[in-house]
Amino acid sequence: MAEKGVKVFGMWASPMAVRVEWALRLKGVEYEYIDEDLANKSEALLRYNPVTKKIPVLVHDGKPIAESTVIVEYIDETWKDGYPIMPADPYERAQARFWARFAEEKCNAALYPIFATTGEAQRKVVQEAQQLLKTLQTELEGKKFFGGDAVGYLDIVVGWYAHWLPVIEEVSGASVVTEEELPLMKAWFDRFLAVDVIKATLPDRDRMLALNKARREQLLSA
Ligand SMILES: N[C@@H](CCC(=O)N[C@@H](CS)C(=O)NCC(=O)O)C(=O)O
Repeated sequence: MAEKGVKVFGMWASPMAVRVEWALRLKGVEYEYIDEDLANKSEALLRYNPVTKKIPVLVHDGKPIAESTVIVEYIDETWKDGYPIMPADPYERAQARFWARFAEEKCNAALYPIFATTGEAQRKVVQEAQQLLKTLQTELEGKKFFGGDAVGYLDIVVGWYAHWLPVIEEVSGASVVTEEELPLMKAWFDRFLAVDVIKATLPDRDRMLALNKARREQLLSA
């Protein structure tokens, strides 16, 4: 008999895997969570995602799907009568996908180097990241969430900023999302993290601090 149910292969500190858990929880879908050791990936993960070998992977009734944003869209389409993640209007849906890609390709790429730099080099990358986040922030004008009155697709895609960025800031000594530079984004951090489903699925901050301190030391000494 074919395997039934929903499984998520993730890693506790992964900002990409948490998107999948948020989407499933918003829909009220029960799932089994499997925490991977990324330095020693399980045979099951390699079998389900032989192409990129990355987490997250969603396995639904035995069928695997990789890539977090693809998975979130799959969840929305599969449990379509539940909580709406994508906007109902095709134009709004296209906009949400556009901004999600902007965040993935531009903002994330600008944020990662902050972690691996110091001094003047870091100040420069922080400024570049802030410019991109200011552009993204325009999508919050006049709204509570990127999705409007409630958490939607873009909130799920960029939601990791709210919990992960303050940890990166603390570890690297940089200030990125400040009241002065990015007031709408900062207020959205607080609103997003106050949503029950979101706050119920966040990695422990102290554990993240320890992991990221070790990673930064490794990067700076390389
Ligand atoms: N674009 C992918 C990125 C996934 C990704 O980078 N996953 C990382 C953890 S956050 C991973 O599996 N790293 C292990 C590896 O690259 O071998 C997605 O959104 O799902």
